[in-house]
Amino acid sequence: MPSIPQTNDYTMLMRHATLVAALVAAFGAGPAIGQTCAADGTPLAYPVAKKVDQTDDYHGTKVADPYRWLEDANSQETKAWVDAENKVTQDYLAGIPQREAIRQRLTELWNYERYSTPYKEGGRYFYSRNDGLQNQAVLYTMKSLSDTPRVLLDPNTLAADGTVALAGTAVSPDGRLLAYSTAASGSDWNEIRVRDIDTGKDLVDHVRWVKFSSTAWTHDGKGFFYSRYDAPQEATKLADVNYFQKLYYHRIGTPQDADVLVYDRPDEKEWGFQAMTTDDGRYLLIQATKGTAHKYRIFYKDLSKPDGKVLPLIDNFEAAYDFIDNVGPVFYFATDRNAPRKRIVAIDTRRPDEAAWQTVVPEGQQTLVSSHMLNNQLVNEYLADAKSVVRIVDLKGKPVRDVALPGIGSVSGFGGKRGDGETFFSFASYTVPTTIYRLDLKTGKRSVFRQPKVRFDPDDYETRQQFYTSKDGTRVPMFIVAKKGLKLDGNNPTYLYGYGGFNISLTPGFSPANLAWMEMGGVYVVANLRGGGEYGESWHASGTRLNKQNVFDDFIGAAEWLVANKVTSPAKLAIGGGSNGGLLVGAAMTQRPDLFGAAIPQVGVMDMLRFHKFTIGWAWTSDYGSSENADEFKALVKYSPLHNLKPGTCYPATMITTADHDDRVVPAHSFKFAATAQAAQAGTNPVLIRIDTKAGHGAGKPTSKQIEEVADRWGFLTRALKMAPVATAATNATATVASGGQ
Ligand code: X99
Repeated sequence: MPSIPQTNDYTMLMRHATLVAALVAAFGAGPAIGQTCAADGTPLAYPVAKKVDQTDDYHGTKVADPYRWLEDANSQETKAWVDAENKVTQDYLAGIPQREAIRQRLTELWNYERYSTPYKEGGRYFYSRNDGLQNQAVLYTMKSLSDTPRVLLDPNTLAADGTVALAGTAVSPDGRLLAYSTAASGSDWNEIRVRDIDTGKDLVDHVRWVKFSSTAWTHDGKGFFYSRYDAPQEATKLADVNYFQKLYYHRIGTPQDADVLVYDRPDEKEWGFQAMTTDDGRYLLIQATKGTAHKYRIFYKDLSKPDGKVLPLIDNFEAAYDFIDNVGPVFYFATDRNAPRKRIVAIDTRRPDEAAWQTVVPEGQQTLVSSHMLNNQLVNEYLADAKSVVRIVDLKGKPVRDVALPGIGSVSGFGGKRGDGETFFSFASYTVPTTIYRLDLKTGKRSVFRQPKVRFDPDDYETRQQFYTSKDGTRVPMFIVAKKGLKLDGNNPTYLYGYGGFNISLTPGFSPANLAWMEMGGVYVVANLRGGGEYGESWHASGTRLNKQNVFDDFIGAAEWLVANKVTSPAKLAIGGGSNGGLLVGAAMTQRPDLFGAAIPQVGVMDMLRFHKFTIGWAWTSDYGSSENADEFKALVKYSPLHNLKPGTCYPATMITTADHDDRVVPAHSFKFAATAQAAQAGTNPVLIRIDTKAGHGAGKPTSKQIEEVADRWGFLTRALKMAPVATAATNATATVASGGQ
């Protein structure tokens, strides 16, 4: 369609009519859909983005990439474009009257004390706590549960603006040293340092160019294993592709130059290595990965033998093997080998052939998520329709007891050692703030360890799980959360969220951001799309590669259910998602622009033809396939958000978000998508891009930045969905204080 100058309302309406006709032709007539194309006001004036003559040939198909220059984040032209876009966005958001009240209410809701699950090492407990609005949680230690906690590491002291985050910690088995990794400005690059736990002072150790690494101490406390890449070029370290990860051993007190190379594969650029040491100190386990697929090789080395070699235990990339623990030479794994919902096997390293494996816990109806060996038993966490179930069995698989949970929701934790008689876990749901419990494994008794108090009344809200039928007949669940007494008049502002990939399950969780949305009268919906891990590996696989369209169909199916059942209507429906979920939002809005009033693709993968060329992008080909394969190219180009924006289309009000240090999904994806969408947009719905600075893909984002971002998001939606102003902070000043279950 030629791009027509935007003149008057009539032109807009006509163009929309043509669009609907075209969509019906392309996708078939769906249920009755509403008009979402704003034709009031004047379109925003976006920064000029030049178009270059860049065309690539994919298996005989020519594909233009006119904004290729935006891939160079360091160029003056890109920086000028970013600044100009941020100005348009900030000016727009500053004109939204509710934004400030939302920001204030978010600040109140966020201001509650919260904890991580404690773990024990070398006779001490360690856990983190955020007093409410601290940018980063503080790490504490104590000698007993009744001891006064002592600050061990406060990341807020590492950067005044909170942009240095703790990315990982590992305590030496003797409880003397803490190896901790930090990440600056949201980047995936980590640095490891070592702190003396008694004195609180850092040692000389400094390990760099660490990424996607574990930290695994040897039992003697003399050093640790970690994974690194070769040092990158400074200017391009946030964009250059990461290959050839290597596993090293760092000895305390020595410079990184002296670190010993433990395992690498110069013949396999895609192999990555994660080290684990067994609790008995005897073995080093190496989990070898090839990208993000949950298909691992397992190597091990007997550390008690001075010349112990790295030996293969699982010598193919055919299934997942999550190491649980060992009893001497017998290793326990949770695996999806011949069991898509996973089972637990014992593999005797002296007889490693598959025929000799013992199935300890067979595959069941529910999906096994994790398993922990504690109290000489197995504590197994399952998902039943995306909700947690915990069962304890003995080491032969005989049932001991189920762990009664405080409600319907999600658990995590259960750390500890094989002989431990206690463990800790967290429980949360959409309306129960993350509460930490201690579980006595001898008696099965659970007690509250730490319970947050959030200024809202959980009884005001209800959650329901709704199953719906997707395009091909698949039954898909979604959670619908809202204030009690929701009127099914098709008029509720609704935020539909999804992810749909990489075997990741979306389970109920607490978030002050979503609570604020519901206080504003919003409905919060999470769809458990294919591609996720909710129902095991087959559920995941059915949303990957040539089947990726199933994920988008599931998301669109959720939206259609919400409209057909009068929860909302297209003009009141927003979609959101981050990362692979940003791709989801980009695909949904390009396939069904008529179905949504607003779209918020966050840190998304938007260029499906070139994602593999940046940082760790190649690792996602297990879910996406690659444009370098002819069949996969055909599938990718059909849904790639960047390649499916059609000039002259009326897209929903859109706010694209990304950040300057996102080296997981480089901001170029969002830049090119934004420039293309702004040029394609018909009507006056805004297409904004919000580019955060000193921020990355999301992990470790300081609280202050999270609050700003959410205020912008909900503020944007008040206008996009034409929400009536509602009092927030004032109304709730006297609200009851909510806390977790008993
Ligand atoms: C990743 O890209 C994970 C990257 N990554 C590893 C790690 O490859 O974080 C790795 C190896 C060992 C330890 C830690 C890591 N992920 C994680 C995908 C989704 C995920 C991601 O971030 F699989 F869950 N994506 C961004 C996929 C598309 C958009």
